[in-house]
Amino acid sequence: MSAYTQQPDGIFKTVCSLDCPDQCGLLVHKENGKITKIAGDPEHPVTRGNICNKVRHMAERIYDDQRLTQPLKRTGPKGSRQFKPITWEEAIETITSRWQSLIDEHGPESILPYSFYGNMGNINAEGMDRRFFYRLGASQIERTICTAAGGAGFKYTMGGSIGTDPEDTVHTRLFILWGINAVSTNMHQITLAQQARKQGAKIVVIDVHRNQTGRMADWFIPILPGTDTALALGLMHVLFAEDRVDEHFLREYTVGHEELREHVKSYDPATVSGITGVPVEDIYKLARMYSETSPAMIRIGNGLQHHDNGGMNTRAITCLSVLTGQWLVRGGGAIRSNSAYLAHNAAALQRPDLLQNRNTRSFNMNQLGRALTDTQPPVHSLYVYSCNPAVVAPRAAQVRQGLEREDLFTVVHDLFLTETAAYADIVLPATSAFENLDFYTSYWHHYMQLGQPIIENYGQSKSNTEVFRLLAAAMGFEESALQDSDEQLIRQALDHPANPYLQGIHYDALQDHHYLKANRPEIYPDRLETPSGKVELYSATMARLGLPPLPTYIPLQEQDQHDYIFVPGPTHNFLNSTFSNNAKHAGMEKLPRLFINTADAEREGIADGDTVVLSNQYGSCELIAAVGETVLPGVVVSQGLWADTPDHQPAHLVNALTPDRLSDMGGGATFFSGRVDLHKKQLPVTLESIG
Ligand SMILES: Nc1nc2c(c(=O)[nH]1)N[C@H]1C(S)=C(S)[C@@H](COP(=O)(O)OP(=O)(O)OC[C@H]3O[C@@H](n4cnc5c(=O)[nH]c(N)nc54)[C@H](O)[C@@H]3O)O[C@H]1N2
Ligand SMILES: Nc1nc2c(c(=O)[nH]1)N[C@H]1C(S)=C(S)[C@@H](COP(=O)(O)OP(=O)(O)OC[C@H]3O[C@@H](n4cnc5c(=O)[nH]c(N)nc54)[C@H](O)[C@@H]3O)O[C@H]1N2
Ligand code: SF4
Ligand SMILES: [Mo]
Repeated sequence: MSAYTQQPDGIFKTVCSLDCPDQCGLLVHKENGKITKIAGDPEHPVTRGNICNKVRHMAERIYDDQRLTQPLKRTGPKGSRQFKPITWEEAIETITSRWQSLIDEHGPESILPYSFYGNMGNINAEGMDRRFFYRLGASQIERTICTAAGGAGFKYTMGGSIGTDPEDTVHTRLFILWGINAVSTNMHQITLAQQARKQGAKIVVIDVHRNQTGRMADWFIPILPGTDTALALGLMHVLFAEDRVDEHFLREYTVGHEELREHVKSYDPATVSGITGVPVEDIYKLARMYSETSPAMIRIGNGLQHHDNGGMNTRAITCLSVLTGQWLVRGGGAIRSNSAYLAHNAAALQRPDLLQNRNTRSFNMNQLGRALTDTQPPVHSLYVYSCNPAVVAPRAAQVRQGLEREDLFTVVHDLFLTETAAYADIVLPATSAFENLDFYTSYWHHYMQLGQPIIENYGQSKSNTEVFRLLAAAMGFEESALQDSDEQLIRQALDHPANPYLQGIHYDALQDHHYLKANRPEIYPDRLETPSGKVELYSATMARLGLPPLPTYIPLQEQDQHDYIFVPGPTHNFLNSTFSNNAKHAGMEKLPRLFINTADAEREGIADGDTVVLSNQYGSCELIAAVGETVLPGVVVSQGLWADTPDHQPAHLVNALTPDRLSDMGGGATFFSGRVDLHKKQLPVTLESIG
């Protein structure tokens, strides 16, 4: 119960919990105890009352008749979706007694948690769960599916996830969106850029797909997948060769600029053009434009780092962003992630000390299929929450093969019977964020927000924190940390003297003021968290780790002998796989399309609207051809992590084709570095078609 849940009617401020950089302020309208409308909060300093279509329709998801209301136990074969309702007592007892016997027989590392950020609230995403699994001594999961590679590449260069204040976008004169489909994935970044554009700013988009973001650009630059490091090096070549760098900034704020100056000589525009597909004159034009326009800002997206060379792509663009001294100019610099400014006290929240120095094994979440099918000693139990790996994890056929294992005891905690939950032995119903207390820290803007429960728990659903408290009690764990209340968890997380940017931001203050801004440096920090305290154009740390210490182009792996590079990204009306199970959202998306160049389509005998079968060594899937010039020859792009079809077939499962190789840094995913072959689907001959 909270002050809000007790009021049957009213308009309540809260925050969007989805895994999206914008982290919008919301106004939730309630009548007779039910949410009737979700709108944007005009008082939010960045998102200012505008929200996306997905969340505008979210009340329907909250009250969807498919939503889980009670715990379920499997009654049919795995994947058959046959379950019977059970009580919470039986569910918790079934889970903990099974775990107890697994621990006795195989040890706690036979149990593997698997989660991501289906709910961005910190205590539910990475609070009580972490405490519980540390105490249990379970195998660890490396949560590397999203930003791991780029995060590592950026950190080697800048020391941590710091960037320009997005609110300063309005001051920029040149805004470069590099590998980000912001019209769909970061809409308020576009709103801010449009404001700058009204003052005369130019918008440049560098992408492998001329999608909705590319179409709104003043200048769209198509590039071949995984070649961004080469383009950044080519631009740096021109900047050095034509004395367009800021020598003062390089001397005072960076290390390794002399080495870099020598190093980029070999990346002349002709060579770079051959690698990237970007014409030589465009490389000169962009380099000159970038050095002659100030402020100039780069928004570095996630797309570039879902590649074999993803860490390096991000690092190379980051190095480019410092050469002209733009980081000292309001409205200059770059944004990849700003999460360091709102970093809470992770150790106090997650309590890794509960592991008691046990040395537990660890799995990379991008290789779940291997973990479940090809690991000794085996994983005997999987506990999934806030994530839908049967759809979102790479090499999906192997993941599902693992989930089918009769001897794998699987628990899934979610709001819906997802594709993953279909394989569970026990399914637990989760609350939505509108039913939880939590605090939220954007990884793009600088505002922290509190989300109070607005409605009662739906059916018998429970939050992640509540379920882990129940599991801890049933396991007989006596540490008080495993019974802390949600409010206590938040207070502990925000007690963080080591982060100066959080000064004055604590639980009580968040209740009084809905939006509290990190005390970030005016423009640029005095000292970076790199070993040298400066931007590391040359990274001795990388050299020690056997990585190229200077930004270096390393091509995508060619180990797969297939014709096309396949880039399956997210889409406008879904949030990863969330909403893909909703007919309205799927309807707004219309079709699972495959963007293919006209010349390639002609060669393959594929016409616009044809069903295309994509295949490779991992699996196959079907998409509908969208033939045109939105992608370069040799590249095919899809959008959206589509749900299984109504008869539960994974027909449009793009991750059936994605590799589970790891990126060059950070153990990141390589969703966009895979290759596929294409052919037109031959429709079965029917009597009618014969005539
Ligand atoms: N509507 C909506 N919003 C979302 C999400 C969603 O699913 N739907 N997901 C959320 C999440 S979890 C994340 S991580 C972000 C992701 O959002 P973004 O940061 O925008 O990342 P992606 O959409 O994965 O890829 C961005 C762009 O990179 C391009 N790209 C792919 N490979 C390359 C390359 O090698 N070079 C270049 N230059 N471009 C390339 C793709 O064509 C795509 O247009 O969005 C968040 N917001
Ligand atoms: N091919 C391809 N694959 C990708 C990507 C891509 O671009 N291309 N993007 C990748 C990226 S960047 C990401 S971040 C991942 C995202 O992958 P996921 O983290 O799996 O994201 P979703 O698909 O949105 O699934 C989140 C699930 O959490 C559930 N959920 C929401 N709130 C709660 C809660 O409070 N408690 C519990 N227990 N459950 C909750 C939702 O109902 C939903 O089923 O996908 C990755 N997969
Ligand atoms: S999904 Fe993103 S854009 Fe939509 S309401 Fe949530 S934070 Fe805002
Ligand atoms: Mo992500």
